[in-house]
Amino acid sequence: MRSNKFVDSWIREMAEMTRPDKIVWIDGSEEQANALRAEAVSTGEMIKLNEEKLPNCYLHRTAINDVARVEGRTFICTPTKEEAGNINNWKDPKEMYAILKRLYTGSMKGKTMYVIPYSMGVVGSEFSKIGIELTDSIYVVLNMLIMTRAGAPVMEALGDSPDFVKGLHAVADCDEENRYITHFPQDNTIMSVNSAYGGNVLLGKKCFALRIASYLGRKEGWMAEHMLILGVEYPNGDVKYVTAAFPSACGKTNLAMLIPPEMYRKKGYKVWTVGDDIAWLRVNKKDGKLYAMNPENGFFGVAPGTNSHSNPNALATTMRDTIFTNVCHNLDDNTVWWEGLNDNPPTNAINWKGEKWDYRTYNKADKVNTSGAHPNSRFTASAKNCPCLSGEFDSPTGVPISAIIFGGRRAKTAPLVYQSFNWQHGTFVGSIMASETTAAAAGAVGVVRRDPMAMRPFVGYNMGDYWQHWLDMGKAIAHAPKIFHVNWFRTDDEGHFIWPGFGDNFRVLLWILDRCEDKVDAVETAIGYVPKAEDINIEGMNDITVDTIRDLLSVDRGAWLEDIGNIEEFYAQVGDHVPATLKEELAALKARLAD
Ligand code: GTP
Ligand code: SPV
Ligand code: MN
Repeated sequence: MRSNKFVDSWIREMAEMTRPDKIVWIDGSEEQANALRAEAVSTGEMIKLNEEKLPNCYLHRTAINDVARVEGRTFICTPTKEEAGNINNWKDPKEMYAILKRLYTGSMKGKTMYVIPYSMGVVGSEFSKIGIELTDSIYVVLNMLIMTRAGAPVMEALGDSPDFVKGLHAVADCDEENRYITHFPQDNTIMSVNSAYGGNVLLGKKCFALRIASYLGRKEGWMAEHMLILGVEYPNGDVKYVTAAFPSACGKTNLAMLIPPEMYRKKGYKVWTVGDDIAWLRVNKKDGKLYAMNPENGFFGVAPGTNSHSNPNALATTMRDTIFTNVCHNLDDNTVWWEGLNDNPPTNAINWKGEKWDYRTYNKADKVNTSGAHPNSRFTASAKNCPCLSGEFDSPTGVPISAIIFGGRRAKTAPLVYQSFNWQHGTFVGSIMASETTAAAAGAVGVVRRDPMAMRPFVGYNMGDYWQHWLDMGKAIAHAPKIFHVNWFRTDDEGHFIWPGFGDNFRVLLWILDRCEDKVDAVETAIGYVPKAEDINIEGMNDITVDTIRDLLSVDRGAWLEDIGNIEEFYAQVGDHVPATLKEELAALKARLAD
């Protein structure tokens, strides 16, 4: 493999500290990946699943205390606290490097250090960025081989350049008290220790492609966002693209792989997946539009709830070459199962904790302890295996975006869909996003919290400056996308979801795209433009009437006014860096609601 003196000297320094027995470069070859899989199976780190039913698929269980991102232990280490802002955890870089040095010292003794050169985005494209992850976990290597473009071609693309993101990961003792997921934006460096789970350790994903990239994006005039990217193909062959930012475990993978309702399929409508989690967005100088590309190469998707009705494309994607993490193991046929896959839980099964599991003990009120699969169990699957993968997936520049959609889990306040008045107001709508917390991060589930642009855990600098960057980007895009907000999760008095969601969300997408082309009217309300109920097509839907839609679209002024207080508190918490224009938008919303 081509060597690079900057990479070499950094590896030397990290190896002197962690002291691995050997260092192995990941070249991206199938032979090497196969050897690593065999090794992981021989040590029990991974379980090889039924080759006939799930070819080249594996099961892995992480430690019971290590099953989700840990926001409380995630740090942005900028020289000043002000740069990181009040929403991020901050520590002085010198202090954090000292803490980490203690934890890393000797942590790889008796182990192998793997060197993974990887590219976020197509290898060699001017919009892609290169990272090197050093890790002592084969599980991480095999995940990175699916999630990124990794191996020797990346070193060729890097050439003699010092421009790469350094990432050091050590499982160490997997001690939660000493778990740190740390970012040093000024040093292009990520250091993660004492975890072996997903977003904490696959450093190309949230750490690089969102936290470090958002910092770089602000400096370089582009955006890194927690967004899916999809294309809607019309019967005439036109394809229109949208991005959508929903918080973790709030429906990005599902929307990105949506299958339109039958009546639309018959007419020739299709949905194509470009990305399901992260979008890098840039202004195209030639046509003045905003383009989005997916820097990842696979899906690290939520398993529970995925089934042949909700998301057949995801299920098909995971039928081969997939790593399942913390799902339930069906011992009868050596396959996997999770809550919501079907109504036939295995009777001879091992749960996500690695214990014998009796499905009859399942108790919805205590999911984590009684379910077969952890609520945040995941599949890691290659994009190439996705039946609805967009032909533009490997496009180095990405696809032109017509609409940006924000959304979250709100039992009441937020209507099914509304449109912002303009980019500035749309930025405001993103800044006041809120959602019920999910199992994707450690901590309480189901608590409403503000999660601006679905980026609360992922902005690598001051949240107020991030909002200002959104406002600045709006001015730089001649033909800016229109900005919308959706909520698939309104509930009735018994707590049931009113809107069926999944494939039927296509009906809302069509209204959004019609709005982008001025093909349909809307009603102006205090919060934005809301559809006329009869403009959401309900043909072919059971149990949904125009009145249901009217109800889903209603704006409860009382509930919104109550929310305003919470937004004001949140803005105060973000502090001095909140742009004045957003404070004006907030005051204007309050006035319109009181009107
Ligand atoms: P991250 O990978 O954590 O960023 O999550 P994500 O936004 O990709 O979430 P995902 O699509 O995996 O959905 C998470 C959960 O929400 C799954 O259990 C889904 O079944 C459920 N879900 C997704 N879309 C809908 C919907 O339209 N309606 C309802 N009721 N549930 C949905
Ligand atoms: C999320 O939590 O938003 C994820 C999963 O997409 S993780 O990679 O663990 O961050
Ligand atoms: Mn995510």
